[in-house]
Amino acid sequence: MINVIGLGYIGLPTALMLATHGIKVIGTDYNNELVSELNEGNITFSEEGLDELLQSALEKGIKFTTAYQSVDTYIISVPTPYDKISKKIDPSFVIEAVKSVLKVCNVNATLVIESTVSPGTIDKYIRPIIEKEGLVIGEDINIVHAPERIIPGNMLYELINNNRTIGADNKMVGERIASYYKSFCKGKIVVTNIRTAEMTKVVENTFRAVNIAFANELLKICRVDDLDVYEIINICNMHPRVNILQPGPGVGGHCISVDPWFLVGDYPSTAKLVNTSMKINDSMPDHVLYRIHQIMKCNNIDDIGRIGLYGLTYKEDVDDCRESPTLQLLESQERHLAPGLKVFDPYVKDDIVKNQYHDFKNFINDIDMVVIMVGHKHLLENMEVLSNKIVLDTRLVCNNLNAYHL
Ligand code: SAJ
Repeated sequence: MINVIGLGYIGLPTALMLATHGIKVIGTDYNNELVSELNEGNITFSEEGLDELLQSALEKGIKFTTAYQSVDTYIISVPTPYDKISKKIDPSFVIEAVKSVLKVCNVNATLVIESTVSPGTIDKYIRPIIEKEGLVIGEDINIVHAPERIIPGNMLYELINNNRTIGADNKMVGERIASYYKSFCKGKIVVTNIRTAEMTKVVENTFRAVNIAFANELLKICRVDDLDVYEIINICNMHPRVNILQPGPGVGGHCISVDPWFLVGDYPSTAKLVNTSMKINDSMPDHVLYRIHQIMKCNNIDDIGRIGLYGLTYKEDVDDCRESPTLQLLESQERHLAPGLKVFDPYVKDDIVKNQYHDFKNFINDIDMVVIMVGHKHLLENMEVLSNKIVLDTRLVCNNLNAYHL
């Protein structure tokens, strides 16, 4: 029996996948409402195939609760935010989860930490908590780090097909945990030590952040001389050893825009490229504002209230708004331009910002210029409504030949 702690974007799909592959699973989360929804068969965020997977897992007997269980194996998948000033990890959720597990776990239990943590977190914060309880790691209890690698928008496919890394003090314990993941994972599972596993996860996301920053910087360079950055990237990418990512309105989500800061926070005098890259990505929402301002001037628009931002989520076809470029832009807009931009996102049902619309037609009717912040499928299917609008396309998804770009 496995007790999965934290039923968010990673814990829930992992729990469901294990439960549908012959493993007894109980999911625990401190959010009572979320637990009831799941027990009633309602998914708590949108992801292709998740609904069907929840129904099959319920049929196989998965249960959700707010209580920690007395079992031999725990998978801890709780958030790991970072402190915006020191850039260091805030490990409080993982620490709380471990403390709660220690109160109930069986002797010789294994704690698998799936949450992304900054390199060294387990040595610095988790081992001391366990040792303080008088437990000997490796004898009374085992620790494993099994960072997840799945991408929102294609989570279930990637859960099954991605390779994985498992870090453990003891190879046999690592292999035992690998066998649970092998119940559904067709990818290769490498077993290494905990420090290495921690580092690989953060490095993977940093690699992507730095590459996106390069594309974003290129975009700004090309803007100076009015060159088409997208054509330039396409041609460069025809070279067999060049693969530049897509520039855009900024980098959001809880991973690429967060994890690289751990390296900056812990290695401030060495992680210089990472630091600069993160700053470039963070500057992109302001670059969008600068372009909005330029395009307003060219088209004699003086009312910011006639401009609409399409998309509030951090990327296409997900409902996750954490650290999204649109939210960053709106925050910045409050400081620079008069507030009043209108906003619409088909995936965001709650009111989370000012001037937010829930009806697409009303949104389109009330604006003269649309800024495409996210290329949701919904927009691609409704492109014709943009034909008589001024368009700033930050994602290169619009077929309107007169669209402006970043
Ligand atoms: N973005 C760009 N240009 C690109 C690609 C992405 O501007 O060429 C932007 C997106 O629009 C978004 C942000 O970057 O705002 C991040 O999106 P993403 O699709 O690159 O990544 P995430 O954050 O959804 O998921 C990442 C993945 N990591 C890598 O690809 C190395 C995923 O595999 C990880 O499991 C996940 O982080 C995580 O949980 O750590």
